[in-house]
Amino acid sequence: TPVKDVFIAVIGAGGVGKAFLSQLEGLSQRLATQSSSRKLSVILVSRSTKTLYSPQYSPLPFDNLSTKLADSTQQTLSLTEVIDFLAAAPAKSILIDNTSSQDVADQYPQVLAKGISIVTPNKKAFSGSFKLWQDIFSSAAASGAKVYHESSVGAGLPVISTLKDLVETGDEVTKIEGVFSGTMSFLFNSFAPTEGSGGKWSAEVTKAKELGYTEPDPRDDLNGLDVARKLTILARLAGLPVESPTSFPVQSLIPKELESVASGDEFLQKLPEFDSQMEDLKNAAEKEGKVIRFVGSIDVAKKVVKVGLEKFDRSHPIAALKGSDNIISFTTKRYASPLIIQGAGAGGDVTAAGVTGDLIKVLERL
Ligand code: NHO
Repeated sequence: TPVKDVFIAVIGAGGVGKAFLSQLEGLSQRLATQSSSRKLSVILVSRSTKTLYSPQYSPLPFDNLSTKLADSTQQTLSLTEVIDFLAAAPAKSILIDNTSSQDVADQYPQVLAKGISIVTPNKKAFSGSFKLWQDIFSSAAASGAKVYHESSVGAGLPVISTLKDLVETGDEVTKIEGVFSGTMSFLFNSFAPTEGSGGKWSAEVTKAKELGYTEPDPRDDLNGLDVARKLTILARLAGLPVESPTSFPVQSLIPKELESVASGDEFLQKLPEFDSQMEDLKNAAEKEGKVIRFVGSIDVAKKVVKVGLEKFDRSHPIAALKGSDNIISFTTKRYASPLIIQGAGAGGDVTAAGVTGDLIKVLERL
């Protein structure tokens, strides 16, 4: 069989993007040694202020792409120019979006309409307005382009593919619940461990930040929005037309008084004044022999989505998580005893592995 060339452009070269670029080198070698009917050609790599590309569509060598990008002196292309460049490629093409940009996400319907497939860990497109969600999938259906976003929930864990398979094989998903944030998982596993007493809340938040587990401003993790975005995506896949990640109750762990302080550092500095709030919640749970965890849940039949603190028995799988692991449980007609997925839910390598896995699926299906 003749070998089909597939062109790819990779935008975003941060923690996930760099890990992806190094996985890509291995993938291209495996495709070559397995005499695959697909040949991958990278024709563009970019980050906010840099572009490295091949104007004549001759493939860029796979090695050291992120270093070569950093050293590139080529003129930076705008997003529109990148899309036009891919659309004019002499074979099928895939856009890998490793940014967290809303501007890029907003362009997905146009990208797909041009027959360009999309693979991404970026949550913004799938957790924005319901209209954007509908436009993305109707655009893809019309052009035949593919769109895969496994790493938008639970990093590389097979959460989205599992949910899609449940729905498409005719199972009825009744409930989805779990811990969807690596940061929140780490914080509560250390603040309210199942054994021992744990540290002060503010001290644990500071430690998580120092270890690089939080966003630069920890309030971006503590406001619950990241978890709400992931729940929005899963609820929509389960068939609920959720309007946006702010259209259901989301508990923020930011004390009211600290919502408007200017910087993340000032927030951390003042957080100890509010430690008693979290301590009271922890103690109340302890009196019942339980621990508190920050969870999300979707009751599909009742159409109820919510994000916030809940109490769990110490022996519950959600209470017993370790490190920054995620856990996602699906209760369905077939799985009355839930199907559970658990493991590392954050980090460059695992998130990139979800992206690489999706790329392999798209290559097989193009
Ligand atoms: P970075 O390190 O900020 O990198 C972003 C890159 O995009 C930079 O190179 C920047 O220059 C580039 N960029 C931005 N706008 C651009 C534009 N318009 N054109 C070209 N380039 C542009 O971000 P990450 O960490 O590498 O993340 C990349 C994507 O993966 C984001 O959408 C992020 O949400 C997603 N993602 C990351 C993780 C993770 O662990 N790092 C996870 C999932 C998805 O499961 C993980 C997770 O949710 C972690 C979460 N904090 C948790 O659970 O606690």
